[in-house]
Amino acid sequence: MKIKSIDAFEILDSRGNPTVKAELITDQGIKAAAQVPSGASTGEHEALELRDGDDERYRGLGVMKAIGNIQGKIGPALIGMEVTDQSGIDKKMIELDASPNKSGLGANATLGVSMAAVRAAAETKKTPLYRYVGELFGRPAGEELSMPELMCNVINGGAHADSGLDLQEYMLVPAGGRLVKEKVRILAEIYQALKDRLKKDGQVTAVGDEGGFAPKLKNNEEPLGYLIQAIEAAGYKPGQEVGLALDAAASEFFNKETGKYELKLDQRELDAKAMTDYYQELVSRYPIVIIEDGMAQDDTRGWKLLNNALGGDHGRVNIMGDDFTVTNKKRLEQAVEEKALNSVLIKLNQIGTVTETLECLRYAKEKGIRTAVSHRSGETTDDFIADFCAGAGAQWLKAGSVARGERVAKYNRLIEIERELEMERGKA
Ligand code: 2PG
Ligand code: MG
Repeated sequence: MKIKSIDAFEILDSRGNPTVKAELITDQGIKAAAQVPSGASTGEHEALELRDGDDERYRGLGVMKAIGNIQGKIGPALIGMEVTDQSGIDKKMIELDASPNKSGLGANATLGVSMAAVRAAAETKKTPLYRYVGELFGRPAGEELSMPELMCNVINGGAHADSGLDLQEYMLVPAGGRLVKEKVRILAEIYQALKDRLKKDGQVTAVGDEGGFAPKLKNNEEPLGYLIQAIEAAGYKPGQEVGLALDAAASEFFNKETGKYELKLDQRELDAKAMTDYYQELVSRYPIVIIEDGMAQDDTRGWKLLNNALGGDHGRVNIMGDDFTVTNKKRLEQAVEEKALNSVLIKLNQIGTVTETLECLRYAKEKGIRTAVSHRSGETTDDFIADFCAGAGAQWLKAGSVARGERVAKYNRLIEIERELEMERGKA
């Protein structure tokens, strides 16, 4: 069960930009592939996504250098290794890269190979991908898998749409206690109700990068009112049955020079304290359960203020790091020590290997920090994160809207996993 060959080629992502597809074949002829996603509002401390910078191709966004690194460097180093030795495979790539941020090989090169290896190993062991991920995570054998909750982005702003909204994502979070397939149905019903409502108000209902609507509204609070209306119009109770979540992606509107958060649509410039008050006010009026990247990536003081006001151990709101923590265990450790958050978003391509991502998840679990496994705004139809999320037992899957193929691929796979588990239970 050794790695026989590794290859890669350029494909397109959901924004029409090139990305890496990696392919791995074992000596028993098992072939597995993985496609790499790409962010738009990327954190400054993320692992490096290697782009060619050759203006003659794809406006400089080609990924032939990353592919060259897979073919010329990673492949030769990994061929002959046991495909089930995931930590060994990832360690080899980290050594070969020899940089603190994957700038040697490109995180898009290492991640493609890392995920393809996981898939090939699961197939070799004839075990579902989510089970194998659970094994890699260190779940006790036979432990029951529980399905994650869902974070579904239905109104897009920030770097993901030209709606003019400063806050990047307005999400629906169905309450626990229902099957994933029921939650997906509820989300789809609310999504359609939201569309009706926006149309009625003369808004365009074209969608942004993550499949959410991108209406031109008066201020950053208005979308929340629309979500409440849509939840009710679909026949559900806001708060009790469906909560709300925000991804402010605040680094995108933070002015480093002035130290102020610039909410252009509201014509307001707020320091961290005033920004905290702003969130506090929103939380008092709407059933918000998660605020992701409420503060900028290096504004630790702001994060502490916010976590202290709304999060902490007992707070109602999950104060969730994304650009702040970038799936980097060291950055998460610092944030936890500083009591700057109580939950964390996990994205494989922020760090560049499956093993390091699992380390970060394990650390979070140890410390009682809740976790969400997330897609990127530039996605492919690869549904790896659904298995990854269920296997590692994260609390939420964040996968964008319930429309567009690259988004629904993840929800549909989760429904499939749930069904498989239900059938297993039925058999037992
Ligand atoms: C985020 C992500 C996904 P991007 O900020 O959480 O929604 O966006 O991939 O553009 O960083
Ligand atoms: Mg985010």
